[in-house]
Parts: sequence; C-alpha cells; structure tokens
Amino acid sequence: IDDKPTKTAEQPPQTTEENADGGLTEEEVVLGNAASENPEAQQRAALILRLREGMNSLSRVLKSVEKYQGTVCHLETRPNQNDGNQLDVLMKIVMGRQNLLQLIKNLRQSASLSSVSLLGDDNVSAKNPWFPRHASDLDNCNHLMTKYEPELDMNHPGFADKEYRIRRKEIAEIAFGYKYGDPVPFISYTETENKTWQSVFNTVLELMPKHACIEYRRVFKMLQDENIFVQDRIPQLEEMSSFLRRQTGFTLRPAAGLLTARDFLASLAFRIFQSTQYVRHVNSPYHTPEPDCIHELLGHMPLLADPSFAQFSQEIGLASLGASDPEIEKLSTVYWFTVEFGLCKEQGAVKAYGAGLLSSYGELLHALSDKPELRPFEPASTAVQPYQDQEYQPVYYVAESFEDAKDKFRRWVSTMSRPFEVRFNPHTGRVEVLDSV
Ligand code: HBI
Ligand code: NLE
Ligand code: FE
Repeated sequence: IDDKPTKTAEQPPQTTEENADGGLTEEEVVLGNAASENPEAQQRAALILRLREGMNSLSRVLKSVEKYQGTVCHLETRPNQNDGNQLDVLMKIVMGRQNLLQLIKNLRQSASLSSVSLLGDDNVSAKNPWFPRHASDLDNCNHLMTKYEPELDMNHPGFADKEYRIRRKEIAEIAFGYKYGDPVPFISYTETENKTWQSVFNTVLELMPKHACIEYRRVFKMLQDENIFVQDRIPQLEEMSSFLRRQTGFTLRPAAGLLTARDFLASLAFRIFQSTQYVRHVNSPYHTPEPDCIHELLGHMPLLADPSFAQFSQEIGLASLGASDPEIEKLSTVYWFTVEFGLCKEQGAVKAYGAGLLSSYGELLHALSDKPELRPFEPASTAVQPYQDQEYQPVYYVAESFEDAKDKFRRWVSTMSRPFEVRFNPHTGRVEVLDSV
C-alpha cells in the first residue's frame, strides 16, 4: 500500500518578508491542497495570530512550528492597529495534518496569544458527524422539545386557556413551514398581545438606565430612533432581522418553540438566531420560563447588534458543531450563564447583559439585589454549574467585559476533544472543516 500523499506540497524556500504597507491581504493566502486521508499528508494552512508580547512570543511560535516538523513558507508581521503592544502575524505553513491540528490547539492555549484564526482549507471527510455546513441546512434541524408547551404542561399559564392554545398552534405552524431564504412571515398581533408587550417594554425602559450594560443601552436607543422599538406594537421579526443584518450580519429565522440545544447552538455558527414569534400569556408578563418573542426582541436583539457580542455568540455556535453530547451540555450551560443570564462589570458597578434578565422585570431586580450569589465568569467552572430553568437563578456569573469573556471562552474551547477545526467563511456562508483523519 502506498501511503504517501498523492500530491506533496511544494516547499518554497523559507522567507521572512516585510510587507511594505504593513497590510495582510487575504487574496495572498493560498489555501489547502491535501486530498489524502493520510495523517502525515502535508497540509498547507495560513494562520493569523495576535501576539501579546511581540517578538518574544513570535520566536516561541516559530519554535513550535519547528517542533511539529512544519515549514514556514511566508511570514508577515505588523503592529496591531488598535494596540501597538500587540503584533499581528500572518504565517503560511506546510506540515502534517495531525501535527497541524495539534499546533493550532497548542497555540490557542498559549497565554501570550490573544487570538488565533485559521484561514482556509476545504477538506471535508465523510467520517465527520453530520452538522449543518450552510445556513440552508438549518431547514433540516428544527426538532422541537416538548418542555413548557401550553398543551402539555399543566403549570403553563396558557394550559387552561383554549384561545391561547389555538393562537400558539397557529404561530408554530408558520415556523414549521419556513424555509431558508424566505422573509420572516408577518404576524398580525392582537390587541392583548400588544398590551403585554407594552407593559414589559415600559418596565425595561424604566430599569434599563440603571441596570443594563452600555452596549445594550446604545442599541436600544438606535432601535427607538428607527421606530422599531415603540411601546404600542410588537416589532416584526423581519424588520428586526434586516436591522441586525446591517449591524453585525446576524439574521433571524422563526422557531416554533424550544429547540434542542444542539440545533439551537448550531444556527449561531452562521450568525442566525432562531427566534420564537408567539407572545407570553397575558397573565405572566414579568417572568416566563420559556422564550417568547418579547424575550427575543427585548432581551436578545440589542446585543446581537453589538459586534463584540455577536462574535462571541457565533463562536459558541462554531464550538458546538460536531461536539459530543457532554460538550453540548457544557456549551449550553455556558450559553445559559452568559447570553441568557450574564452580568458584567462596568466602571466598578455590576450590570446586566443576559437576555433572560433584560426581558424579565422580576428576574432583573432579583439578579441585582443582594439575594443571589455572584461569581466571576470562568468557563471551566461555569460550564458545570447546574442551572435553574423554571425560577430565578440562585447564582450568576460576572464577566469583566465581552472581550475578556471571549478570550477565556476561546482558551477553554481549545481544550475540547473535537478532532477537527472549523472556520466560517463569510464569503460563501459555509463552515469549512480542517480535518483530522
Ligand atoms: N430553543 N428556541 C430556542 N430558544 C432558546 O433560547 C433555546 C432553545 N433551545 C435550547 C436552549 N435555548 C438552551 O439549551 C441554551 O442553553 C442553548
Ligand atoms: N425568563 C425570561 C423572561 O421572562 O423574559 C425568558 C427566559 C427564556 C430562557
Ligand atoms: Fe433566550
């Protein structure tokens, strides 16, 4: 058996170049070629690194490449444009694919690197578990869980309300019929539904100046200026989706109810948020355990329009693709204590950024009272903290900032067991996989 790679990458002479204008142009990046299944097959890859301690850590990176028997074909550096103490590096290398995966994992764990991204490679193997590779694949994953359905749960405030149950069914059908590329269907909300929105909206207006983080307040104002957030009518998901698209590239697709954690998280990898369209029961405006469109709109939408937070959300999604069941459980717990119920520091004070807090008058006041326990956000321990999905949380996690949370999250994700790396290609909207064998 010939287990040599069918096509060995040419190995250009080792060069260290300085780019005259300091630019790292993506066009220059030549991408993967190894079509072989051999773990030792030589793989070309381009890495973009952000180094904290400049040249010292660059020499450590180069030593690691050497240790993994790789060849550097191209190297560009420049000071980071926002922070001159950091160094941006574009490095093209050729090395065995198993080693390459190992190298990327090691780099991601290294304390002197603030970010590592992988550019390119479109090797896809049939041995990988199925997961959506493009946003249109999400049409195949809207498996509904049965928790909190008004039909099935006797404690649901809508259980005995026949009219409410019919309304819920009607709106769920719209989501089931949805296909990728459709506009989100228009819902003509009833007077009662708009009234429910109005009372939640007004409590948020009242509490927000003191308790919501600055990023939330900034986008909230924009939404008011655009007449999307007004007190007397529920915004349509379609107008919200096009607003988000302009801010961060996030878009919405309608969800009939609670999805499995795996399906729900996967859509975030494509910057798609699965949003319910029905409205909570009029008898429980200030807290409901299930997501409804008031929660999605008032809780989630403002932060999905914030670039740093949008990036964090997408990274949780990317980490979930092809993850094992126990890892999905951990990721969804991290999601729970950040995106849903996160607190953060702001000039010495603690503010809310979690959507479940910002859409619930009751829980927001609880979270910022002296009743619950507050702990610093640390992905490894946060990921295994049991959570409460019926009542207020007894424990909340406080992030230093979104950037810091993202940093810690990346480092933690790099310790997961997934035998391949993924990358979202914004030009094609596809998730590309760098395969191990
Ligand atoms: N489904 N529609 C919907 N909305 C959510 O917020 C949601 C979900 N499914 C699972 C889920 N949240 C939680 O498991 C998260 O922690 C991922
Ligand atoms: N408890 C939130 C609310 O009442 O708005 C919804 C949480 C959904 C996870
Ligand atoms: Fe939510």
